[in-house]
Formats: sequence, structure tokens, C-alpha cells
Amino acid sequence: MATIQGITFIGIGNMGLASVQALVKANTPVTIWNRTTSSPKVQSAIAAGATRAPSLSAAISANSLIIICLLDYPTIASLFSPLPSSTFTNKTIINLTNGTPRQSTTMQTFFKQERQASSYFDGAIMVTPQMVGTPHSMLFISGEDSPSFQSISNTLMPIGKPEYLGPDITSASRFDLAALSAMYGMFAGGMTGMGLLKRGPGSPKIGQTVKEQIVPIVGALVEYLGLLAEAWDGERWGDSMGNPMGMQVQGVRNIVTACREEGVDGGVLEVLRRQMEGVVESFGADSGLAGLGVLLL
Ligand code: FVH
Repeated sequence: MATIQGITFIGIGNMGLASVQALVKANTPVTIWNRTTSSPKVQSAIAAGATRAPSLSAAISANSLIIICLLDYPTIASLFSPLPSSTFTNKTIINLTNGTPRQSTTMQTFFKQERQASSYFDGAIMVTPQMVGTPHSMLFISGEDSPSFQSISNTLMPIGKPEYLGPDITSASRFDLAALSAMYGMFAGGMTGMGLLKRGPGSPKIGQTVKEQIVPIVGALVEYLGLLAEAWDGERWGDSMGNPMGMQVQGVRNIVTACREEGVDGGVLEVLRRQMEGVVESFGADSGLAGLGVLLL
């Protein structure tokens, strides 16, 4: 197994800076490239010990392992497409940019078939910049095969623990978006609920209330997601787990109605109400939340 000496990091935004700082701290020599060379983040990366390459081509030439963490996939395409194919010979690319499963496939084709890179891994960092390099930091990685992944695994470790999801290039993006979808769904419902709290007498401050009375309830319910996934796997649409859909949809109707009465935009929950009523129509009032899965696919 080849030992990786140094790495090149493309994209010194919030994630890039945090990752480079963690890599340098672990004694990895890092060459960086960023569109805006005057960015304070670039200066911080240099101050931490990274070397700034004079051009994108020079940055890629500097090392065989290239990590990309840019805003989105179109940005990657616009930066890398103009470079000649020879730039990527014998290069291993790890792309940590957020994107869709289809974009990951397109990018794999671009780097492996159109540009002859030796390896292309698609990935995602699953923590905020503040958490990069801490024991809580983790990454999803997919593509190539297990021995190839083993050859890059230790290099990624200072950024976060890499979890290899197998050769299907789309997996990292799929897992990333699944986790983000759960997170944003929670935030969307949470903000709607906070709107109702804010409409309370005297437009109250809600920080303390949310931390002490709402967060523990929501936290305790997170594991329910795993039970729903199992019910979906088993196509147990009728399994209400003690919470029949007829009862639950009435609760959601009440939220939507309260939002209307109190002048809060309850549009996010309106969509869920419609879908839940569809489950009641299809499977009856005694069915369970997992029935939503049938309407989703
Ligand atoms: N920040 C977070 O909390 C999340 C955590 C989970 C993972 N996401 C994803 O990570 C990718 C990078 O996110 P970021 O937070 O580092 O983003 P920014 O700080 O905004 O940095 C963006 C970098 O992309 C460069 N860039 C943007 N547009 C262009 C362009 N047209 N040409 C060249 N480079 C471009 C930007 O360069 P500059 O503005 O400094 O010149 C930064 O290097 C992302 O996929 C998240 O979804 C973050």
C-alpha cells in the first residue's frame, strides 16, 4: 500500500480551512488552492502551515492525493474542465462537496473516464466546521473498492472518521442528503413551532423554553425514525406502533389550523398533513406513519 506524503486541498472555505488546520496539526504537508487568494481563510491556512500553490494546475501537480471541498458540483466542473487530461494522470481525487447522487456519477465519469484519474471517491463531511478534527467528526466515502479506500483512510482521519459505504459512487451523497433531509425537516417543523410560541402573550423570549421543554421531547423521538425505517422495510403499513394515523393527522391538522389562526406560516406542515390524509385514505385510520413511504416512491 503506497504511503501518502502530502495532500492538495482545493477550496478554502469554512470546511476547507477547518480541514486543512486539522491535517497540518497531524503533520500532513498540505498544498492549498482557493479562487480568492486574498481571503482571510487562505491567510489562516497559510499561518497554520499550509503552502499556497500559484495556480490550480500547480496545486494538482504538487501531490497525488487531491481533496476537493467547494460550494457545489457546477463549481468543480467549471474549474476542472478546462485543464488538460494529463493533469489528472495518477491522481486520487476525494470530493467532499455536497451534491446529488446523479452529480456524483457524472463527476466519477468526468475524472475517471474523461480525465484518466487513477481513483475517484465521492464523499461528504457530516459535521460543522467547528466540529472538524474532533472525535465527533465523521465522513461518508463511496467509490472504488475497499483496499483503495484503506489507502486513503488514515489520511482523512485527522478531518474526521471516514465511513466507507462501498463501491457504488452514489452512496455517500445519498446518505449525506438523507441525514440532511431529516435535519432540515426537524428544523422546518421546529421553526414553525417556535412561531406559535412567539405568538404567545407578550411576544415572549423563547430560547430558554425551547432548550428546556421542547428539545428534550424532540431528542427522545429521534430513535423513532429507525423504527419507521424497519416498518417500511417490512411493508408493515398497518403497524401504528400505538400511534394510529387517524389520531396523528388530527394533531397535524390542529397545528396547521393554529398557524392560520395565529398568523404563522404553517406551509411546511400543510404538505405533511396532505400526505398523512393520503395514508388514511389508502390504509385506514389505524395505519402507521411508515405508510408515508408508499406515497413517497
Ligand atoms: N459549513 C457547513 O456547516 C457544512 C458542513 C457539512 C458540509 N457542507 C458542505 O461543504 C462544502 C463546502 O462548504 P463550506 O462551508 O466550506 O462553504 P464556503 O465557506 O461557502 O466555501 C465555499 C468554497 O467554494 C469556493 N467557491 C464558491 N464558488 C466558486 C466559484 N465559482 N469558483 C471557484 N471557487 C468557488 C469558495 O471560494 P472563495 O469564495 O473563497 O473564492 C470556497 O472555497 C459545501 O458543499 C457544503 O454544502 C458544509
